Amino acid sequence: MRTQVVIIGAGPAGLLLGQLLHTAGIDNVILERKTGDYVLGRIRAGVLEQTTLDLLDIAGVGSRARAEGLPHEGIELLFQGARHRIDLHALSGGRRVTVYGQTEVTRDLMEARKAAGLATFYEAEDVRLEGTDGNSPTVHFTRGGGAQTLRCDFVAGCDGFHGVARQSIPGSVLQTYERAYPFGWLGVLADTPPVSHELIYANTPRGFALCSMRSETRSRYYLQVPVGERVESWSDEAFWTELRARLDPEARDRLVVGPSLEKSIAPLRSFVTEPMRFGRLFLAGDAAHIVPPTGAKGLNLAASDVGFLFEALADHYREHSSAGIDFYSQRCLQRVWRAVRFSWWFTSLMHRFPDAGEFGQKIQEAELDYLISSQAASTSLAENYVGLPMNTRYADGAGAPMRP
Ligand code: RFL
Ligand code: PHB
Repeated sequence: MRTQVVIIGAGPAGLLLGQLLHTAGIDNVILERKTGDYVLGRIRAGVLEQTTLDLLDIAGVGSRARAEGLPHEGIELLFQGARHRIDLHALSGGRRVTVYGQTEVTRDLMEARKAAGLATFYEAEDVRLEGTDGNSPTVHFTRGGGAQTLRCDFVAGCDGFHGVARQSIPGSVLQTYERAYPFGWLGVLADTPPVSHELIYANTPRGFALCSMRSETRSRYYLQVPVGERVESWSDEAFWTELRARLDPEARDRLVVGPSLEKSIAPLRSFVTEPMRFGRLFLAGDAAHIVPPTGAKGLNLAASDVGFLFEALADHYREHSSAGIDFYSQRCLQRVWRAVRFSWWFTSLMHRFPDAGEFGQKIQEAELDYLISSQAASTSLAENYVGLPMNTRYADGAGAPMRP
């Protein structure tokens, strides 16, 4: 079998790329290791930047996110027992974010792919790439016990942090940069009304907490827990008790608790691979980089990589131009490193580090106090949180010149 682009991974990056390519008439096949239901069962991101919504629109799947997503124009920072609002909208020249779950983004993309009759092979095992440094890559895999081969022009590695694409690139070509944090996030999803209509990011001597949501009746909460903590050690009751202890008195009183629909622990790390292209293989999303979730950037970075890759491949097929392909890695990495810096900074500011002591807590509180009282500092937070510009003609205004 032959196609133009083989996409490895049916997470949000792979599905979005497939849909964008389809709008430009570029054939693609997706190979996914898990079942569709498994992919939909992973509860992850919740905050979409405007550029991500724009890309969903271009892919023809943005209407439900626009209709049902919750527009947010501010966030609250809680420290020393009190909450302070950061007016994202006013400080970023009128931009906002949209709270709409990754699960819903994935569902919308899956349905559009199915409706368009595009090929997706779920439960594809032992994916192996060959010849990505030449002109005609091949992708081998097994499915239902039978071996299959796909020939293609390009391979997009959208297979997440543990995928096969990055591992197929010779180690001598890749440079990786990594920081593991000494804590994780314990997350709970519950059918209870959110404690506040905006997200609350809390710095406390007991550790970080985040109050988020999926809708007006479904809340998503996170607690900082030590690295290596087991989810089985946390009953629902223990979770709610600890969350209450990290909130301000008003939020504590308003908090409505209920049975958890999902409970899991995610480790926190920063990780970047350079370059993001090897011949005709491109890495996009978590396959190339990981950020701690504090800045809400992971899914948004996956979307912007895909925006750059779509532009590069569309230019290749329509205009026989290789500029987008040649500059893909460089253009992605500039935006990636900015988001890695922001996510690292916000994580460092909001979490309790094991060796920080009372001095570390005081320094964090002084920085937070500065952040809420300085227009310059809160503007910097706001413009990073709503998302830095993408510099592509597809996502940031039609017709703008391509800037490598
Ligand atoms: P994914 O979602 O991991 O999808 C990769 C897919 O590839 C498949 N795969 C393979 N398929 C075939 N062959 C192989 N050998 C394969 N190996 C893997 C996998 O099964 C999977 O289906 O990567 P993608 O598409 O790059 O998307 C990235 C996002 O999922 C991730 O960055 C975000 O979820 C991060 N994140 C957040 N991002 C935001 O922008 N805003 C947020 O508010 C936000 N909150 C979060 C988050 C991540 C979290 N966790 C659990 C790490 C909150 C949390 C708690
Ligand atoms: C979420 O709702 O899952 C969420 C929101 C904001 C973050 C991280 C996760 O920074």
